[in-house]
Amino acid sequence: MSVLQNNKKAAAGIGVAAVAAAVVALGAGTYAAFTDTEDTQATFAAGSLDLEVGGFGDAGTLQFADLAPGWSEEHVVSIDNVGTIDGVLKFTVDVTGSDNTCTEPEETDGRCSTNGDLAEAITVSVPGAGTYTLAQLDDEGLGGIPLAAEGGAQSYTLTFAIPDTVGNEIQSDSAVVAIEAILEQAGS
Ligand SMILES: [Ca+2]
Ligand SMILES: [Ca+2]
Repeated sequence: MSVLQNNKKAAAGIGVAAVAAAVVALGAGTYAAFTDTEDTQATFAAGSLDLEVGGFGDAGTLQFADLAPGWSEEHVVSIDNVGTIDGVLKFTVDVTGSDNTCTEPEETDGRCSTNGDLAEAITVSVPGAGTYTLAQLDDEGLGGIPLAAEGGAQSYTLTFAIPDTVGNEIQSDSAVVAIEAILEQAGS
């Protein structure tokens, strides 16, 4: 065998080795064992906070007329958080009083003020919260009443009264009370 022939064999041998390496490299991806894949997902949805207040009639207004010392009246209101998140209820109260006409007995007593005297005379008792005059609640309101979600309607019996210690100063006077019920997310 000539030197030239030996070189040709050596060259061919290198080529075979290179092809074999390439086959091993291509086959590496086909040797996996059992596998399994499960797809999952996460969804995010905000809950709701939805207050319903009942007991104020179709017009949303309670009206009391011809009141006098010694008067009292109970009124049931219902409060319901029909949402899905627990809330805390508070009320803001804005009272507007008027003396209207100045009757002779009021004039005699010197009680004909612009805003009248009825807001100081009428008391409202709220179960669990106490008894206040309308004037005390004005601009202060009540708060901190827990109201769980989907707990059903809660009934509260409010008692309005004018003590018989009140006198002529309230004659013909009036008071309009604007109440706003606010439900806030608990713990916020
Ligand atoms: Ca008056
Ligand atoms: Ca008055």
